[in-house]
Amino acid sequence: MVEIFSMVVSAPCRAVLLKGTANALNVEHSIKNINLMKQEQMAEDFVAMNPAHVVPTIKDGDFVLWESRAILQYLCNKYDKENKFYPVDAQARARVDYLLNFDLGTLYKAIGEYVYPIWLYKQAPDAEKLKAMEAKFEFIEQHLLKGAYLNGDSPTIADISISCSLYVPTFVGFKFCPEKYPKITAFREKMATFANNEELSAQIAECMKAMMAAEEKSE
Ligand SMILES: N[C@@H](CCC(=O)N[C@@H](CS)C(=O)NCC(=O)O)C(=O)O
Repeated sequence: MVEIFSMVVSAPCRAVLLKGTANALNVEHSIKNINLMKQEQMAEDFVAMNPAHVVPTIKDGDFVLWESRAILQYLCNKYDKENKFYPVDAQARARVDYLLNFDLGTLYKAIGEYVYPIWLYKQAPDAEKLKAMEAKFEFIEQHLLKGAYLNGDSPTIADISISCSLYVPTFVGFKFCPEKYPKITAFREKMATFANNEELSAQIAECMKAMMAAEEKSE
């Protein structure tokens, strides 16, 4: 039984919930919601398990892991017997790993630097940080999205992780203009309906759709 400690509003948590896993991979699991607003991640038992006190965290037997992308890779390695979301071919897997690293170190970093000061600390938008973030979007548009998904015609954990990152700018009213970002727009729409028939994926897809609807409403 894999325990997933999570808060659904968090982008890396959504990546883990959306699929790297559990229902999609038929992993027996339970979800424990950790309310960051109430500082539940600082509870003694949680910090004892994960001294970095972040979500998502998973516990698989005695094995504890955090960092969403590592969790996605672990769950695929251990439970994705059909290798649906994490290809085994060395070069195909290297490309997924590249995309996960690009997300963590470049894309999500630039998004966080622009969004979090505004969203969490109510600071004024920073034009330079906006420019830096948009440069990453232009890079994805021009160089990464060659097929329907980032790695071709079927989704991988890199699509999951990057699509979750791409929701974050919308928290502060950023809009992906379809004329400027036609491929990203199509990709985001595809990922918003990405779900299998399982309850968890459906819940997350609902959450993502609601976020997109809220985005449209504010236009
Ligand atoms: N790089 C990490 C980020 C994890 C992270 O910073 N999680 C935030 C929520 S989005 C958190 O739990 N913050 C609580 C804290 O730092 O105490 C990942 O992808 O899992």
